[in-house]
Amino acid sequence: IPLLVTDRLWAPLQNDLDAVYDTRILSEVDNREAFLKANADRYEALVCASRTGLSKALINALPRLKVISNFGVGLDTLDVGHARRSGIAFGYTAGVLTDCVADLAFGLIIDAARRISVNDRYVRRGDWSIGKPVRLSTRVSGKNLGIVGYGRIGQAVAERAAGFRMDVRYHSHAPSAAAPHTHMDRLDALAEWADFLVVAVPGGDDTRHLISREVLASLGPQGLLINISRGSVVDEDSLIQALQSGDLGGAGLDVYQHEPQVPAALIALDNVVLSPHQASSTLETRYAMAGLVLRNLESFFKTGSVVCGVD
Ligand code: 8YV
Repeated sequence: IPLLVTDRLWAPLQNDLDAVYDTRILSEVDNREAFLKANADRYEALVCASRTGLSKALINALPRLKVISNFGVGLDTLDVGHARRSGIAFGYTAGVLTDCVADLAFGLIIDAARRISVNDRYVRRGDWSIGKPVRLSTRVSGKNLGIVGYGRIGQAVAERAAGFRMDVRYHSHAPSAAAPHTHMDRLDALAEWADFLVVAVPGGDDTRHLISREVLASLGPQGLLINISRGSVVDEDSLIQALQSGDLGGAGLDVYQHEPQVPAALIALDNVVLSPHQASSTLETRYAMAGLVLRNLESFFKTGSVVCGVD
């Protein structure tokens, strides 16, 4: 079966796909226009990734496309609505990465609060051995944890907070009546209340710069912002200003506005922990994601529907 892949994937997944399908990697063909002109009507199946996305134009260029299987859960780089309106089945890797993303959110909370990375640099620089003073860090247990977005990942972050005896509240466009945590209608009020604010909403137009200058000001000089969702959700310029001026206590970031570029101003700051978009990147989760990409395709060809689609 011919399978078009937008960009080269993680090697074990790419190899598995190559073994089962007649794959072509679009970003590696010599002349994309000419290739599509000659081959577009061969492809009923396509694999893409959240990180690199999928344009509406490419969907439109493939007249016989019936199924898309995406590596990743983020949909901000893909026009799923357009695919569905065009009658194309869409599968992605929701669920299998939830735990690891929530784990990293907690890792960033602890690192930013307890200064793990800053202190690691202090030790490596030799500052400890010459008796340079260490700054005291911030307690994690028992603090107020605000979660922005209460989907799979937001809820998994909330679950972990129980072990730290944190008080958890959340802000979401769809408050859940069954939720064991308190919903707050106003994001600025949640930020004001929270010691740590974790961003776990999807990216895209609806959430662009949701974490505004005002929200950061409400979080305040003792507050920490943690972002494991998308860089677009945070007004990065305002974040940098707030971190520089001390109007915000600190941040732990896994995502940025223009990845893989991280602003020099952020790199220069010690009150921010910088992670290179690694929340789902454990070996175990990568294998689980790869398995789901394969199963979504396999299931579509057997039954006409994917196993993990968007609700
Ligand atoms: C990936 C992600 O690292 O799933 C997502 O949306 O951001 C991460 O899991 C990557 O984007 C996969 O393509």
